[in-house]
Amino acid sequence: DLVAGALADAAVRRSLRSLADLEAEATNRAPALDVLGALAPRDTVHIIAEIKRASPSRGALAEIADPASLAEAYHLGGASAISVLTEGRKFGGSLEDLEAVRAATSLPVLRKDFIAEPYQVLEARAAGADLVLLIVAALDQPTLSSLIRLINELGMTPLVEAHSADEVDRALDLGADIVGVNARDLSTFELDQNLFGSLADMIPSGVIRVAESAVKHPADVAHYRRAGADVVLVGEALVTHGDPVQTLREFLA
Ligand code: IGP
Repeated sequence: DLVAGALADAAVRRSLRSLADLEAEATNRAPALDVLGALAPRDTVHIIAEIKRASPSRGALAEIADPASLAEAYHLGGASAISVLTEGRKFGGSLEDLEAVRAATSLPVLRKDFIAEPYQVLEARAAGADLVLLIVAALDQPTLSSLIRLINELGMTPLVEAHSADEVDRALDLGADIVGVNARDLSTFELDQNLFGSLADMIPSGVIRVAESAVKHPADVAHYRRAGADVVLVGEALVTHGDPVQTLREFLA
C-alpha cells in the first residue's frame, strides 16, 4: 500500500543521510512559518493549492517542469499556502520539489505524503516545510499522537486528515488545530463531495476546517464554503487547467 511504499522509500533515503545529519539540517533551517496565523482570517475562504504531477486514481496529470514557477503562479492567484505532494511512486513527487517550492515562495508549504515515522517529519522540516499532513486512517492513535508532538516541537503545524466521524474524533482528541476531511477514500479512491458537510459540525469553530479534494469548478468551492469550510485544498483542477492564476482567481471570486 501507499504507506508501505513511502516507508520503503524513506528507508533508502535514511541509508544515504543519517538521522544525526538530518536533525542538524532540520535545526539549521529558518523557523517554520505561522500557519495558523496565515489561515486565521475567517472572512473569506482560503485555498491551499497543490503541486501534483500524478495520482493513483488518475495516472499522469501534468508535466510540471518547474514546480517553483507553479508555486509563484499559485501565490499570484491568491493561494494562502502551497501543498507539495512528495510521494514518488504514485504521485510523481519528491522532496526536491518541496525544496524548490520553499525557495520560491513566502507562503506556508505543506508536505503531502504518507507520513508514518519521525524520520519523514524531520525530512519535511529539513526541506523547509511549515505544515505536515498526517492521515488518521494510516496511523494508530499512539503513533498519530507522537507524530503530532514531533511536528509541533519542530515548530511546524500538523494538518490532520480524516475520512469518517471516528477519525475526526481521533484528530480532535489529540488537540489538532487544523482538521481536513478528504472527499476521496484512499482505499477505494471513491469521491464523496458531501462527506465534508456531514462531518463539519463535529469540528469546533476554534479548529480550522479544511475540505480536501473534488474541486473542479468555482461552484465546488462555494459548496464547501457553505458547508463550513475555512480552507479548501485543490490539486488536480489547478494542474490540469491551462492557467492556474486565472483558475485560482475564479475559485476565490
Ligand atoms: C487534492 P484534488 O481532487 O483537488 O486533486 O485533491 C488533495 O485533496 C489530494 O491530493 C489529497 C491527497 C491526500 C493525496 C488529499 N489527501 C492524501 C495524497 C494523500
